[in-house]
Amino acid sequence: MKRLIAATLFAAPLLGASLPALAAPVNLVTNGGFESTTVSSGTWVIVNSAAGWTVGPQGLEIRNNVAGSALSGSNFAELDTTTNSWISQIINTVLGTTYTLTFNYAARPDNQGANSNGLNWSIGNLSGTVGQDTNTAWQTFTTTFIGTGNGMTLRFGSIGRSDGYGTSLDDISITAAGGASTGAAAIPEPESVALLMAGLGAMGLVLRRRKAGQGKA
Ligand SMILES: [Ca+2]
Ligand SMILES: [Ca+2]
Repeated sequence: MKRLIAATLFAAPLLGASLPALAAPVNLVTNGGFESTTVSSGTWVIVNSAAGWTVGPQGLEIRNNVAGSALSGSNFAELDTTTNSWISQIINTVLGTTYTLTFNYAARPDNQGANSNGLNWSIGNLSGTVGQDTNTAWQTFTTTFIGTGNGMTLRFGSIGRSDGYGTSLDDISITAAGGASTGAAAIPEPESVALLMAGLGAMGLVLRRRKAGQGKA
């Protein structure tokens, strides 16, 4: 019985942790809204690190209600800090699963023209450019890609003239496609599945042993 309790305790947190994924699609991008950095309203900072992101040597500019305003939350980002820069992070994917990448971009109100603006984006081998215009309204870009089963690099870089005035970026997300409309589970991390299966297997093993023990008694 002690072993059964131990096995249950082992499995329960894993079951609990996986259940919320059934209700809503999980954003696999960490800090996709740039809210993890504290920035006073009306000010901006250039940082060399930010939660979830690898930051290029030219830094990451995070603004709070200056030269535009966030699409959501308080903060948004710009990658032409003092010169063109980039950010990236590794997204763990499941082989064959379709994912949706979404992000939002806008020219700053005091932009220096279309030739100064723009972002390139990439996820794995898929890439493109946006924002080589002077549209100061937030625009949403969405695409889908197929998971390779490995970590895939999500990257954004500033393009256009390198002059300290670049395209704003906010609300970056990657979700397993279909998760929102069908209520199907977002795909758990492979490690979580393995642990969960190990936990359930341990429970089953204990139960079988108990049943076998009862038969002998
Ligand atoms: Ca934000
Ligand atoms: Ca620029």
